[in-house]
Amino acid sequence: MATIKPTDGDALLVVDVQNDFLPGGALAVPEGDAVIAPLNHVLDIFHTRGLPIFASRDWHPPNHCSFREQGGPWPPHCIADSEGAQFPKSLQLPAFTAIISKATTPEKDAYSAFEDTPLAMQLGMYGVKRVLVGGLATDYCVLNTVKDAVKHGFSVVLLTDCIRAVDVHPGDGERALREMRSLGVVEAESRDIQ
Ligand code: VGL
Ligand code: ZN
Repeated sequence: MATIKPTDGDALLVVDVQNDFLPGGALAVPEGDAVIAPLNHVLDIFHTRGLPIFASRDWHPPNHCSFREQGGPWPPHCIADSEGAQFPKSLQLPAFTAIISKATTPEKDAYSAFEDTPLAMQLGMYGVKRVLVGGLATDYCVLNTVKDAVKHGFSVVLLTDCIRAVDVHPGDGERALREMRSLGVVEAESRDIQ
């Protein structure tokens, strides 16, 4: 993989790196914490260059429809303002990070950071053409966010060491990767970002 040097027109999008998706969390993604160190490297580059950084977060009400008590598939997770919904302290998000809260109403789930959020508009305001994407989980919010980014006309660089899958069904993460590849997404490792 060739080196990528982020510059004007690039944005970093960190998807749902929240305590509940890390080991010990309510909906732990296996090895979810492994994305933090490589993301910090890319965060440092964007921060140093003054390039836009976005962090999405799952931000559910306590009676959210995706929770089992309401007939949904998931244990309660990322309840707005709870400790589980916070970004881990070890994730070095600069103060000016634009935070995108999603799936905030009881009756609707949203796996994409573009769904019912101002993300596309804000990227447009910054003149963003290409987004570098990492976070959790590969087979849910990363996949759906990347698909929507492509639909909105953005080029996408997927940071392959900055993502991990839930793999509810074994192979879900691999299938998600293949689907993203089929959309023309470029893959890079964090160390390729310089
Ligand atoms: C997610 C399952 C439920 C995600 C969010 O961020 O990938 N997965 N809610
Ligand atoms: Zn959720």
